[in-house]
Amino acid sequence: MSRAELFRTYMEAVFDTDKAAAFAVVRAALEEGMTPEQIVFELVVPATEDTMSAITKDPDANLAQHFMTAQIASEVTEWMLERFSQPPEILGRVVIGTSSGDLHSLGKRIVSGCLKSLMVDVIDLGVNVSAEQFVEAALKHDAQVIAISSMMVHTATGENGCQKVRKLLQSQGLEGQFRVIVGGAPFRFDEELYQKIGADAWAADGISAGKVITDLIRGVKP
Ligand code: B12
Repeated sequence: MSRAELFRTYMEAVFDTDKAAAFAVVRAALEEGMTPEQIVFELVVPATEDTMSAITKDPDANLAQHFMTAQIASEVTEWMLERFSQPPEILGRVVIGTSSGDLHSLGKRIVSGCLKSLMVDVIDLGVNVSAEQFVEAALKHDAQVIAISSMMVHTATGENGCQKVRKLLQSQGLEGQFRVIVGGAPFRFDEELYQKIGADAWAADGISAGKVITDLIRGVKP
């Protein structure tokens, strides 16, 4: 199979949420002589971006397609990482979780999958994460970015979410050390909301989250 065919077949498999078929394309790519590095950076990452953008434009697309696109990218990346000729340089580290009182986890998992394929180390704190847990974990894991997912208006704007994370960072003199990014449906309806609750940035989806978060990491890392 040519590179163009591998790319197209991988995209089709992901679009159909067919994980086995996507893995078969990766095996074929290895047999064709593509290196694990090329598979991640020349196949998986660009094909994930193209598929996400195609899904977003397709009125008949569904949640499973979004979810599986990121999930497959994340799993293939983990599989290929073991085979990299040199250990990959990890760009930075993010602690991610859903805000206090919020149990919605799908958006966060998609963002995590996209970040992993961009060589960002992700510590997933789960759902219903308190502001104290976010800050403690960021310190413990030496992260650069705290990423907070909120799917409901009251968990996005409430006192126990991002606002409290900002207060804790301020009171502990940690503002220079960490950047805070938020995401989830409420931020898409009000694109200035992130500023009102004390975040440094927001992103609308997994692919743009990857771009914004890698920029934030570069801004903090010495
Ligand atoms: C699935 C779902 C559930 C599932 C969650 C399952 C799970 N494991 O996640 C269940 C059934 C458990 C659930 C429960 C509830 N839900 Co609900 N749920 C939804 C639903 C249908 C989809 C949410 C979702 O997963 N979207 C798909 C993901 C992929 O999209 P996304 O989350 O937006 O994520 C993308 C971006 O936002 C961004 N992103 C997400 N997080 C982050 C984080 C960062 C840092 C960044 C940069 C980007 C980013 O990238 C993601 C990938 O592209 C929405 C309605 C809707 N259509 O949105 C309601 C919805 C969010 N739920 C709602 C409500 C009210 C509830 C309940 C209170 C219902 C009840 N009465 O019990 C409970 C609350 C439980 C709790 N305490 O959290 C309301 C919230 C209303 C509001 N305005 O506040 C909604 C909007 C439904 C509605 N129209 O009323 N829910």
